[in-house]
Amino acid sequence: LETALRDAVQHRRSELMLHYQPVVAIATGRIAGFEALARWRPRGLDDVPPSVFVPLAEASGLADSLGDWVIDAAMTDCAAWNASRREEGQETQNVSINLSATQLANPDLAQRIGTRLERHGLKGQQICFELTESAILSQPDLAIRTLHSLRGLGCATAIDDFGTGYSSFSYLQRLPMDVLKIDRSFIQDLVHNERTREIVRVMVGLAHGLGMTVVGEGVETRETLPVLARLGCDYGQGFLLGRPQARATMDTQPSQVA
Ligand code: G
Ligand code: G
Ligand code: NA
Ligand code: MN
Repeated sequence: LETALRDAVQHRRSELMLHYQPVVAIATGRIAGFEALARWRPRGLDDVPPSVFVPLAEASGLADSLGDWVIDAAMTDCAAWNASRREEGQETQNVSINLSATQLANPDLAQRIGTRLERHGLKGQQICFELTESAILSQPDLAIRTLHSLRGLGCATAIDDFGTGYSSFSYLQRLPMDVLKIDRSFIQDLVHNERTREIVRVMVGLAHGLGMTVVGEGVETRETLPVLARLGCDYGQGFLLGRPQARATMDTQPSQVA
């Protein structure tokens, strides 16, 4: 599998692709942007999920090349669809890109991203970078420096899967982050569990107090939406609002949103 991944990454084979999942404003139902999610289907085999091939890339020295491919492909798509949206007089939508611990540990990351933004004619504001708590904590000082540089380019930064890692207040104090994404394990319990609602209420208050916006991940049922709205959550993401889809169908509006 490692040989196949190396081949796919180095030759930028079409067996690697990006899917996009919408991030939807809870209050209006509008799509604010999309998260790019890497997909890999080696020739003749079933899809290998990113939970397998991302760690495999990390373990085999391919994390930076895979990550560079993802960044490049997501920026290409972002530039193309926003160009057509502008022609039609629509507001632009941003794209979120996941970064791994290895990518974040590369001191050149922000500079390389800056070069790529220019090459694609994009403003930093159109791109958000998502990081998990564990990716940040593997080298916090370097991570914090890189996050500052990314913000210096105008990009937004997001903490992914919040609540499942260490969620320490001491690093929240220091992290230059714009978006807090609450892990789907909390969102899926919201409707039926009062304690979970209380935890999410506090997470939203904490994020807003720190000047961050909040995304609830894993929204799967209609009943979740009014609860999220009541708790003050800004955005939602999940199968109810839109499944990850290939580029061609990416800008269709979800029909289920209130
Ligand atoms: O898309 P799916 O639910 O299978 O994703 C599983 C995990 O893989 C998620 O944690 C997601 O953030 C991660 N992932 C998806 N695409 C990328 C990517 O391009 N880079 C990194 N580092 N992680 C990704
Ligand atoms: O770790 P991260 O949040 O980046 O993971 C994103 C992954 O979560 C994507 O691979 C996507 O397929 C998956 N996902 C997105 N929405 C939902 C949802 O509503 N329910 C579940 N179970 N998974 C989801
Ligand atoms: Na993510
Ligand atoms: Mn997430």
